[in-house]
Amino acid sequence: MSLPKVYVGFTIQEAGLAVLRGNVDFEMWEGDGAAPKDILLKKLADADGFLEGHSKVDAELLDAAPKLKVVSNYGVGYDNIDISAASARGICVTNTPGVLTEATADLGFALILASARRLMEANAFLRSGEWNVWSAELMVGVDVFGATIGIVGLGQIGQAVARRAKGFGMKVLYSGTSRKPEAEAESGAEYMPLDELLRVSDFVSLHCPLNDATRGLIGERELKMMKKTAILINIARGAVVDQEALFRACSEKWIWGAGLDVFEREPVPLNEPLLALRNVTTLPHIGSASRASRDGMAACAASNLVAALKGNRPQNLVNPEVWKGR
Ligand code: 8YV
Repeated sequence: MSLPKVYVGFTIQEAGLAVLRGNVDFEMWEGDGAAPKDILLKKLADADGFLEGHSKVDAELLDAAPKLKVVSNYGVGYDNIDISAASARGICVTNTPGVLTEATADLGFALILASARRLMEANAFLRSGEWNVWSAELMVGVDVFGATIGIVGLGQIGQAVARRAKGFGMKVLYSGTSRKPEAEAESGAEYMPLDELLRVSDFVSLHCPLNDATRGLIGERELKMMKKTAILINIARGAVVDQEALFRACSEKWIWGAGLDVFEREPVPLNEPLLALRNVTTLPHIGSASRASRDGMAACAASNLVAALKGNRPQNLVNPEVWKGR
């Protein structure tokens, strides 16, 4: 019997390839980044499975893939995929939660510390030869220890950030679509409606998925509610924040600064005004970029894909409606 055909839309780690070998007949994009749309349209024409990261998976692409049974997303966030279009065609969609939680929370905390203590700015200052004299006000930043952090979205990554915050003696608040009594008990986080959380937090850290309810969640109104001394951290998705409003907030000092791992457009264009601000720390979407995490994501994405193609319910199915009755 022939093996199911799979297209891997970007170059994944060996940990994922090892899972695919012998289970599926796969071809992988080995160029830079993700395979371009014209290639995907061709490659998916006879594919049973698609393993992708960052590719736009919409109705047009799915229509070009009449045999497709599963789209396996390399990543926990799946805002790049039109879930209802996939479900309408009976296609399973899977993601990779868990394996990246701690690495992403580490990066979130790195951004908190880097933004508060001006690490990028201080590093550039030293290397450019400006460190000629000591001064008591040199690179004075914001205190992290004992501050209040407001976590927007107490999912797995939000909870992992809360645990780290506790170690820094921080008061932990959270907001979200619903209260999470178990997570509250475990992390010691206190629930607060978003507006209130914005008013009292020293750090506002975003961990919600991007969807219709969260697109532009943090705009001018919300940024103006924050303390003038507060820092906004975004390791979720760029479009959760109105980037133009954030530029005004940081340049006109409505808030103290921001730490961003994600942007509305990625890779972020170099003429993005936020990149010119010294009080904005910026990273190229590397939240989950640790060895164990990326190997784990590859293995998890491949396992989800193989399970679905073997007729087994994948562990991380995000559209369970397609599995009803199976
Ligand atoms: C990945 C992420 O870099 O998991 C996510 O949602 O944002 C990151 O871990 C990205 O999704 C890779 O496709």
